[in-house]
Amino acid sequence: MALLDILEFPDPRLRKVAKPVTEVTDSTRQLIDDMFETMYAAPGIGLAATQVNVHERILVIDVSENGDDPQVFINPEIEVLDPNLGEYDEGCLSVPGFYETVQRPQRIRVTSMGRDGETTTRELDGLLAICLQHEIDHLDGKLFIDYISPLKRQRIRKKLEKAQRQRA
Ligand code: GNR
Ligand code: NI
Repeated sequence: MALLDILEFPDPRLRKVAKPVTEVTDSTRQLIDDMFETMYAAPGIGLAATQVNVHERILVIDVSENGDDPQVFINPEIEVLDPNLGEYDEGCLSVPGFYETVQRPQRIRVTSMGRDGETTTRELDGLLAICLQHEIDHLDGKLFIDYISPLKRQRIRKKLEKAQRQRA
């Protein structure tokens, strides 16, 4: 197991579009294990491979209270079941310290593979549906701050750039 480095906005690598996984192998499962370790350590409720600079369509999520419900989504595809939007104050490990209200569809159906390559389809709502959409955005090179005003996004960019300079 290994802790992976998480890319931070405005790193241009967060804008890459991840490629579908063609075969789930032992090295895929090694990456998934490292992603869970990194997500739980952060701590966070989800992590996309893009955030650890791997540009493949792999997500890990655990929205349970006790952190005992790890869920893997490989090549996730979603359909919106209820176009009514819900609001949630979102945060992101790649935009540390900032929270903004984002609107997303509340009920979705997702088809994806699990860690053994098996395909399943599930209907999701609540925080899991929100988190899954946030993570799929990462695979498409999108961040939750893309939904807010350019002025607010620019302010966040400046603050994070300054924090990153001070760390370097
Ligand atoms: O840990 C996280 N919390 C969170 C809260 C509201 C909406 C989405 C998230 S995902 C985030 C971890 C992360 O950045 N995943 O990409
Ligand atoms: Ni995120």
